[in-house]
Amino acid sequence: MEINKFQIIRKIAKINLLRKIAINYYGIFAKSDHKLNDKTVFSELEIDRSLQEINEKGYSLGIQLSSDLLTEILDFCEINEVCINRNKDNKTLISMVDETPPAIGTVFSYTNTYKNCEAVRNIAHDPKIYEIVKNYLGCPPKFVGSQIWWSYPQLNEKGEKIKTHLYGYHYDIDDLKFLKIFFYLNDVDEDRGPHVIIGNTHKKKNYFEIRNRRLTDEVANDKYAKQIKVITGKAGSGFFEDTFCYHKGTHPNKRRLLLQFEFAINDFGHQNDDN
Ligand SMILES: O=C(O)CCC(=O)C(=O)O
Repeated sequence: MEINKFQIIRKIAKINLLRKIAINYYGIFAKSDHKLNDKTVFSELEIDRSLQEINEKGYSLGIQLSSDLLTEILDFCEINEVCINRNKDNKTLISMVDETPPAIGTVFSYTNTYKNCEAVRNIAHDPKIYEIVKNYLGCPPKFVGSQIWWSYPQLNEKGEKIKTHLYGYHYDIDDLKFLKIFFYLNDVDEDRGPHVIIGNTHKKKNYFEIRNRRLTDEVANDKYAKQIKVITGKAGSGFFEDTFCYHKGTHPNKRRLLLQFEFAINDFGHQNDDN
């Protein structure tokens, strides 16, 4: 039942007028039982500026984790195993200091980040984040999940980077409208797989964009050069993004650790890491 609704919504989302109508329709009935903390953990975060930027460009930089929250999340990662390739029966511990990649696998993600890490829960229930998301989506948002994962270079036997969809430009269709919040958990420079956004591709899709949910770097550079924003930042720095924008994680030379939250109008149960 939910799967059918999801498939229909994925089709509607690419057709601008239908998407607008459906957002308004679902917005009228949207309910959220998401509880909020009394105090924000983002004292510096400016709600109006963030909202204006997300509306205009599809993203907003400048949200920052406190060092206490960052430490708490890194402590969680230090003692918990990751799933290898999202297989909950195949887990391994990843060292926070030794950068050697696990012997097998390409995707390394933690489970139960929301359930088992209080710092993650505090961010998910932050009143300032909620206010921004609610205003952006235009209705009471549902919290649909948090995820933490490592990105490693994908190499062939000769030690050369291979071509992989993992690190290619694409846009998400997780719902009619949704918003993600990302935080780097280690310092991310050009070498560590910075996230890249093609700004201002979040509002509507033209015929080319409807046909091409994925783009090569060449096409992206050719068509959208002026809109490309590479986001580097220190551990703890974060950004809001409507990932209906084209975006990608750059293929890293060295590993990167990322935390992500997602809010949406509907929750199809696909974005959480519950075990
Ligand atoms: O790893 C990244 O920076 C990209 C993540 C991504 O594609 C997504 O969350 O939709």
